[in-house]
Amino acid sequence: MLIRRPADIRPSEITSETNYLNRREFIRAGAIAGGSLLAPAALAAVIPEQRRARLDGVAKSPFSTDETPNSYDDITTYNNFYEFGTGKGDPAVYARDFEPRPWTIAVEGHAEKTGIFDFDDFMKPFDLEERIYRLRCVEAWSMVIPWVGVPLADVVKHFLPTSKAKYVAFETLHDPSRMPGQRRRVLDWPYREGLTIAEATNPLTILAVGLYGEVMPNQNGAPIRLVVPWKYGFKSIKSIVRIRFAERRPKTSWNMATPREYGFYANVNPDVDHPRWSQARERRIGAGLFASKQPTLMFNGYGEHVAHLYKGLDLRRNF
Ligand SMILES: Nc1nc2c(c(=O)[nH]1)N[C@H]1C(S)=C(S)[C@@H](COP(=O)(O)O)O[C@H]1N2
Ligand SMILES: [Mo]
Repeated sequence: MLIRRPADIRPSEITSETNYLNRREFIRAGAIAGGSLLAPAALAAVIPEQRRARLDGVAKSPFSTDETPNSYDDITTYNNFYEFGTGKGDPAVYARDFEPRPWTIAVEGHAEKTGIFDFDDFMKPFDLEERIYRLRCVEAWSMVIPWVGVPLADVVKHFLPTSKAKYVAFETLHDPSRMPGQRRRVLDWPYREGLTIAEATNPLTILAVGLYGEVMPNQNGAPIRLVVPWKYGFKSIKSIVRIRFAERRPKTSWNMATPREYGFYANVNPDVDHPRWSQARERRIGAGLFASKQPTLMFNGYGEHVAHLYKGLDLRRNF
């Protein structure tokens, strides 16, 4: 695994990372001294605030692909995050000073447990896993990314949705003072996405809080974003502040912007072209300018886990 200290890390950050480690040791020592039977899982999902800080207690997952991951540089310099500009290189530059703390997540709608949760409290009940997944953008490029996250199914279960909850809707932070791209109306802010409850509870769907074993870089959606590996990247909404259990299908940003081009389902489907270009092949970022494109797989190769979710649905019409 690739671990590097960036040159720009401030001494103050290093100090607070040390404090963080001390706090963890303190918790462990306390647990042992108290004779408590705290399982390691009870200490999981503590997410440090510092940039590039390591995440503790990350389990490996059998759902990971064995394809070679893209480099940390590829993953953090070629991004789509319109809140920080529309160019692929913009998020790395314009999200540099973004502070993803303090951060709260509002959980609302048809569930027994709702409320506004501080990010740290929100994360505490869940166990972290590494999931090496392909991200396939509808712009016909792909990457392999070693995400760290928690199964969304665990999160959904934790909040006890009622039988009225047929969908899960997500929203990104809306704050033009912190997200300069929101000063232009390139999208109807805030960025919105949604899943059916079956998609949200499929074991492949995760809420990611990091990559390469470290906290989530700002440009990839700090502090927490969705990753749905069998769907086009635009479903994987970044920097989430609101999760709503809904009875009706929620509005989603790209579908609102250009419904002819982007559907609600947005399953990776090489047989349904984007109206302006083919979806049959994809360019693997980092493979080099002269590398040939590779064929795109139905459901991004995850069909055995998800094809059953769409039985009886015409995926040419429900794109
Ligand atoms: N809030 C928000 N989430 C977003 C986007 C965005 O512009 N804003 N872009 C989406 C698109 S189109 C893609 S391909 C992925 C890119 O994720 P990455 O930059 O981590 O590779 O994020 C998705 N999530
Ligand atoms: Mo995308």
